Amino acid sequence: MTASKPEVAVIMGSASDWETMKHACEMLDRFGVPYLKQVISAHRTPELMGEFAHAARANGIKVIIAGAGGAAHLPGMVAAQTTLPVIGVPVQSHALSGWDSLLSIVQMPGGIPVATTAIGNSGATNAGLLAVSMLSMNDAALATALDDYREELKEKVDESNAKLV
Ligand code: RP5
Repeated sequence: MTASKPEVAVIMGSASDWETMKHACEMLDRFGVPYLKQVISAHRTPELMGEFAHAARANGIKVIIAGAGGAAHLPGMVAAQTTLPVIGVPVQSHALSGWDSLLSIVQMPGGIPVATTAIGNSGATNAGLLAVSMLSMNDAALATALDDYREELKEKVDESNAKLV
């Protein structure tokens, strides 16, 4: 986390989600986006969840990344209480391998959107990237940094192919 005022909030339903959600934070670190991270549970701390969601825009947050597993209500319940963009990350559960998390987050009724990523680490990585992409709409330096990142991905494929020869 940088010292600047956070523009992205990375919240998660439990400390046990951190191993997944840290991948979103790693992306935000990589692009120098200031963020906050916090455990907020829809089930265990519903009042805190409401306070956070209602105050987020006034607090300067522009994008919320919310990760949860199992009966994963956090992203949808936060989205219900703010008009900021909410990106939901389904954390891989033990019992159902994350299918429960995915379906809980992705199947929002029309009217309250949650942009849902893949289950697990890739989803968290992409949530971080998606937040950067949203911020890049008003930030030319971030847009250039995203172009550079894509170029790096391409170069890795080129290197892989060179090793195949
Ligand atoms: C959800 O329940 C959390 O998001 C977490 O993925 C899951 C299990 O939480 P713990 O029992 O590990 O705290 O609320």
